[in-house]
Amino acid sequence: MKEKLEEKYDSSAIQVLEGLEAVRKRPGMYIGTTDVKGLHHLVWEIVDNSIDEALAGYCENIEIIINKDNSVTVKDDGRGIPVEIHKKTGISTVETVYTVLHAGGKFGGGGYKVSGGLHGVGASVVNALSSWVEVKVYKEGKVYFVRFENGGHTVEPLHEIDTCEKNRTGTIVTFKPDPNIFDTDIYDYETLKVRVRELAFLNKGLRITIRDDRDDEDTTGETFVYEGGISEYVKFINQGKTPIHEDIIHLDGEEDGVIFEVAMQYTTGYNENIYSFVNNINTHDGGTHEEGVKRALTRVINNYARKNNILKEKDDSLTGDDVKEGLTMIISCKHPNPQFEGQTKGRLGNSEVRKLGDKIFSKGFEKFLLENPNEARVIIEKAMLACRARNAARKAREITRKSDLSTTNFFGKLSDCKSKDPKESEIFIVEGDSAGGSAKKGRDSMTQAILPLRGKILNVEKNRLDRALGNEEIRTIITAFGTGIGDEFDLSKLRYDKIVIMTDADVDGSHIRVLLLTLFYRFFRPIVEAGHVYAAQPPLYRIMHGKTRKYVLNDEELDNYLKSLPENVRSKAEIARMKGLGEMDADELNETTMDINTRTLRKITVEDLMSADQVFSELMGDEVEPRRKFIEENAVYVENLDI
Ligand code: 1YM
Repeated sequence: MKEKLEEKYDSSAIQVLEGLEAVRKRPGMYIGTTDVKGLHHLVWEIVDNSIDEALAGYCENIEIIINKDNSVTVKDDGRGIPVEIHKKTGISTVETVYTVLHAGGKFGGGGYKVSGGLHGVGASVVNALSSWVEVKVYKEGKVYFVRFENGGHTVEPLHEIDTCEKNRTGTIVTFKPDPNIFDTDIYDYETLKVRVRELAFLNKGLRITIRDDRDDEDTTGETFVYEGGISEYVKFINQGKTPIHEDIIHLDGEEDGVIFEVAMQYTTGYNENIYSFVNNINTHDGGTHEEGVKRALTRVINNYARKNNILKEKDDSLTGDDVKEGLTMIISCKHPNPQFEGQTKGRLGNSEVRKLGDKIFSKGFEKFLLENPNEARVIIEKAMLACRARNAARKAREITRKSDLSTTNFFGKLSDCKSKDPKESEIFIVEGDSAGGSAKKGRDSMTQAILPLRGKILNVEKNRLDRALGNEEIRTIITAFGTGIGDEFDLSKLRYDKIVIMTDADVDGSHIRVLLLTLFYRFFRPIVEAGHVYAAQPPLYRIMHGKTRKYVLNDEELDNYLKSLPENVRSKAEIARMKGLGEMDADELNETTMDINTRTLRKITVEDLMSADQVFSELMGDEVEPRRKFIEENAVYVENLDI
């Protein structure tokens, strides 16, 4: 009998390792990538278990620590992972959760599992991809400990190591990502912090602390806790914007085990900022929850506006676009069985949620409008203005459509490349005519187009689409890209694979760069998301010694290069600070900034759309102080600030 049991355990232990071995063989299948994004993913897999525990109502505090050795510790004060022997595996439940693929979610009853992609298999995946993992569980006055090494091999099975206060409960997990799996082992504190803050917004009252012990062990870290939940999120996003009504509208409801929550506020801006989440996961491609709310928003506003004679009989009904102008909205849905769809699983597919979201939203929003007639009027008048502007924009767009590439005026500006194959074509947007001239001479005219900007482009954050379309520089850019704009935007028509912003490393240059990025972010976001936008990196110094000419991008590179030279060469090296694009001759510009073999380009990514949006509205919006502060903090090359 005893023998038989042991045999059973042995075979399950083998199965266990086979499971984890599969994860090590194809990590991409479980965590997407093995770059820095995948590295961060490991943290979220562990944190997700703590958040599940919080959603179940047992955990109030979570702490994340990046340790000196780049291992990460996650602590929570939940019930602690169960320690008793698990019936199926014959080993402790903790060990089972960490070594059996697909174990995670199977044990707990009900609850909202947040790990959208992995459905609770996270802990074992983290174990499989770590050099070592240690788990401590505090429960019933005892402290339990288990350690795994080398991708999930148990080296110290669960045992008691200490006693603790009777009422102390919780789980502490420390793991060290396996350098054989990941391209990098360096965590980015900012990236982790942004998501931690988001998780705190999305789970009201949950306190999450994050601390970086790598440089200094005495830091206290940063703690995020929001009693107002997603309302505070809206307030946070609207910093630097001007709201048109004071209170943030907050609606919620629950039906059939689905919790639905919306927070919203209109600002004087012209863009919509609607972000939706399901079980704390950003549904960036929307889905049924978002559709339900948007549908209800348009209907409720139109009904109210007609009933109260704000919208007259002769007036057109307001469209979805009209009622979304200047709207900041967070939709958060907690669903026991979410179906994520689409290539990146960024869309909620559960069809019943459309109706449910519509119902809960319209009930709450109708009530708000009835109880707050002044706010209701302000919101509706704003949407009516948007409606008028939309009609004007349509006319303006017709004009843009006519100014196609055959217009002589346009040809005067753009020096297009000969190739018509977008895959090999690039466009350099260059500040000023003189730099444009050198760029034209220095380019490879087969594949490189040059578009010199004469004036500053219009700030699209402060202007509606119709005004933006009236701006000649912007019209030229739209025409050159070929994609169209607004409803007509079509990424597949983009005429260039790379759009390179080439501006000087001074205040004017950064201003133009930010204006261009704002334009891209607002009107051409898919181009940025698809990774087509780059910033050229013109060198800051030229070093000459003997016949050698070397360019470097910054002070650090200069130091390193000089250090690499023998003393007798270094002492004779001539170092020149490069003044700007306009002062480089065509050859120099080609060699340092344009030639695909020697240049450095920096890809512009929209890593975190929301924080990028915030930077943009702070920078480009009405408030001067954050803009001044940003330029001051970021214009690192500038010696004399004159703003
Ligand atoms: C730092 C990581 O994993 N916390 C955590 C995990 C669990 C529980 C509590 C828990 C869940 C349940 C019951 C339940 C997990 N338990 C399991 C399983 N923090 C961290 N805190 N009791 C405790 O879901 O019913 C998986 S995760 F499966 F064993 F129940």
